[in-house]
Amino acid sequence: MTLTRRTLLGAAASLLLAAAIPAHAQKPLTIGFSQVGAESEWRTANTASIKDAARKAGVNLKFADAQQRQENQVKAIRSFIAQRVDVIAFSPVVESGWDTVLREAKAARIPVILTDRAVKVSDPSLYVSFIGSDFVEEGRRAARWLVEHQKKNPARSYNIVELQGTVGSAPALDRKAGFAEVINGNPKLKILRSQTGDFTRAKGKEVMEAFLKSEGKNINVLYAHNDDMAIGAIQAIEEAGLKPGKDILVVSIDGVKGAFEAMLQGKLNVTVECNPLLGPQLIQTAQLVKAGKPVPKRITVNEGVFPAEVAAKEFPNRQY
Ligand code: GYE
Repeated sequence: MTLTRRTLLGAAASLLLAAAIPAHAQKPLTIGFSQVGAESEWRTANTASIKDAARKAGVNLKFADAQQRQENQVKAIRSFIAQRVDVIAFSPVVESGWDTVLREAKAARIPVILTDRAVKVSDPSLYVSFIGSDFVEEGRRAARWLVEHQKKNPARSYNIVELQGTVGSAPALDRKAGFAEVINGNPKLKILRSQTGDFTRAKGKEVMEAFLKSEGKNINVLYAHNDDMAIGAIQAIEEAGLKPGKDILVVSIDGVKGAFEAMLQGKLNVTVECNPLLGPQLIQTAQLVKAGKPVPKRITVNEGVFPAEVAAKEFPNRQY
């Protein structure tokens, strides 16, 4: 047997062997995942979904919680590079400032997948795929509900206060822009005040208290970039002796169980869905990337809008 033939046969045999090795005996895929934090009900559901999908797929998940700080995410990504994980995934707390660390990942030939939030980078090849919602559209949907509500009460004008998400984050920037796009030029809808509540209940409550102090009964609508801030603000409205959902309409985004409970109590008027259950798609995309298969650059999520009238019917179907 010539050397070449033997080598070829050897190669064929090892290929056959590899094919015969059951999936669970092959080296498991290792994913380093840097999560934003634990700021909201949405985030808790998102983390659970990712951990659960990884466990079910036999993926070795290295999970790091950044406590809402970009510097912690940069550190986590650098440590994933040092550990030579197969794929890095992260949900970027803010949009900007990622070029350097993502170039380091690219130089180390470790593919990066973004989940949930987008980044602004000079070179789009710094990540392979972005899986997440269309936040601008969510903002538009929230505003469209309000436009429709106003049309049913044509004699009325509405003064709005806005609770923004984390400063510089994709969902805060986009939900603000989408909402503004729809109400701009509408003489019946006016934003009185707009400030960040950092996507948390505590901050939502605190900032709503300040809004109520300065604007008092001028406020007709609260638009919150997430349900948690809305729920915090609902408390502030009640403590000020007003009725949330009636004296002040409450419009928010996410569609978590807490929002459905508030709708059932008549305290929240509408929530625009933002699906946090991204785990299965993330793991599947990472597996494809690792196998050298092409993946879409942008993967979006299908979502609905839930006004209070449908809350009772929908509540039993909610998974988060
Ligand atoms: O809406 C909010 C969370 O990035 C879509 O982050 C996510 C947002 C979500 O804290 O509740």
